[in-house]
Amino acid sequence: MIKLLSFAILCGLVFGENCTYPTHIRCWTDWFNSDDPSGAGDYERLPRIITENPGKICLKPVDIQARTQPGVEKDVIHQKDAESGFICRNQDQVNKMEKKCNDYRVRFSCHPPFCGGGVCWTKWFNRDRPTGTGDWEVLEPLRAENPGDICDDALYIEVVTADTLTPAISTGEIFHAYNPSYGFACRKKDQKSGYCRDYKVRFGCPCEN
Ligand SMILES: [Ca+2]
Ligand SMILES: [Ca+2]
Repeated sequence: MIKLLSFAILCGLVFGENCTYPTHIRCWTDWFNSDDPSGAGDYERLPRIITENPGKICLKPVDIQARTQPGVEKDVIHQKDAESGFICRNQDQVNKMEKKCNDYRVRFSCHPPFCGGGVCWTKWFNRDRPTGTGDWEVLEPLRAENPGDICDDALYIEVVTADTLTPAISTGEIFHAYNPSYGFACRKKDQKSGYCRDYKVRFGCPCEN
């Protein structure tokens, strides 16, 4: 892991965004809260978050999550994508009692070394075979079938083929899901070939001291 991180850092310094990181590991960054809903709304925009948190977030994340306090009235969200970030505009909240967005925080899916601290890996899981609609290695059933084996707040996911241990991103297949909150899914209908390889997954959890 240390070797991998050193390479990633070196690679990033030398090649910048053209760098191809030698990793198929995806992970969630820390949560960021760069704005509040006073003014026009809650604007959690990626360029600003990158500028305010140098080195803590990759320049081209592949996924985004936004979260507010549980149980609050739902908002109309103007924008939520990994390329530009998250926007909730107060002007869109016409059906709410208070015509104002909640305060959101966001996090992005990157690759090491742009995610949290120490990581402790689970064992490998392979609960499905690509015989039906595809290969579904989804976190919820994995948790149910392996009680206590996967932490509640997995930050990393690693996916390789079950036979040759080829990193998922090197197979050329297109993935329906690939993140540590949902897990992994390869659907046959998304592939030109019409089939998926058999994958196994493991999750990275914060290490317990
Ligand atoms: Ca906010
Ligand atoms: Ca599988």
